[in-house]
Amino acid sequence: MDKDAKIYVAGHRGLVGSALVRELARLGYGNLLLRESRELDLRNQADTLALFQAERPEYVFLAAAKVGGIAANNSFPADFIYDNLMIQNNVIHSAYLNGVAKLLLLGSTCIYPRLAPQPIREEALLTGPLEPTNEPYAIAKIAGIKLCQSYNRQYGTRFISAMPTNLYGPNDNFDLDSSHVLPALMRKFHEAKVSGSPSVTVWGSGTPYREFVHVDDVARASLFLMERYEGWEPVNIGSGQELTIRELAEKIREVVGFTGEIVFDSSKPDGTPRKLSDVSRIHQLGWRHGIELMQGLRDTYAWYLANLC
Ligand code: GFB
Repeated sequence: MDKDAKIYVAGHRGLVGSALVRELARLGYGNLLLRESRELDLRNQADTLALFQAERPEYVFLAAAKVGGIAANNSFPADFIYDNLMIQNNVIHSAYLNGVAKLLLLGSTCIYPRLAPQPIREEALLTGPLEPTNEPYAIAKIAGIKLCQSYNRQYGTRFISAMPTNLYGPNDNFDLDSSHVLPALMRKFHEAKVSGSPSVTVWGSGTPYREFVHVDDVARASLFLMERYEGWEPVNIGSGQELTIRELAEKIREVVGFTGEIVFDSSKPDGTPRKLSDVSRIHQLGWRHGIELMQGLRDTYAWYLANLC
């Protein structure tokens, strides 16, 4: 990408999109096309097409999505499938109609079967049933991958896709009802410390394994793939390291400096038992993550204290 190329970051106010904008700015890309969702509803076909016709972006990072943690996915399945399908249909089709040079779709490793062999290779896609708590979201993201591949096959476009594992970092959603586990626990431990509570409640059994990758690593990997990857298959982005939710809770307790107990609420769902991505494809391409979990937790807690307290 030339430094003056027009680059559309769809979803630039979100966790991934805002990290992409920081990274693009740091590297000197000065011609970014950005629209907030209140200015442009990407679920609207005519409005989305009008933006592409008027602005003619050369590159598109498709980071706009309806996202959330296990409770949000479970409670609002219609929103998760409808919003994501509409956004992807509109952006990908408009990109094709308006000659976008290259597009990167961001998805999630929840597209893979619930009981896929671990670590999960990209080839596991569509080999088994999905995790029920996020099936509608996963189906939408799988449709996004297939849209990219189909347009490449029929129209010769260069639309690629990347599947980050559970991510976290600055600008994450810390709302306890809709967030992912990491920001939720950071907030719960912080508020318990401040209020002097004796314990913090963690959902589920604490036994599921999850892998986390810092969003700044995801932004760097996304740029790397935009520059270097031409394959049609999705590429996993992860750290390749997993831990249990209990271990995660203990690490966050330490970072926040809470000294009380951790209590598990088994009435809440565990979700998929294990979800470790195989990152050999992106390693072979020449990229690996740079931010280890403890460092990322400390940085994210500092951001939380500075911005949300
Ligand atoms: O991060 P999370 O909401 O989503 O939950 P998933 C991960 C695990 O943490 C589950 C447990 O076992 C939760 O029960 N957990 C413990 C908590 N305490 C909490 C809490 O206070 N809040 C939350 N949210 N979880 C999502 C998918 O799955 O991951 C999406 O629903 C997407 O589609 C995303 O793929 C990356 O890892 O289970």
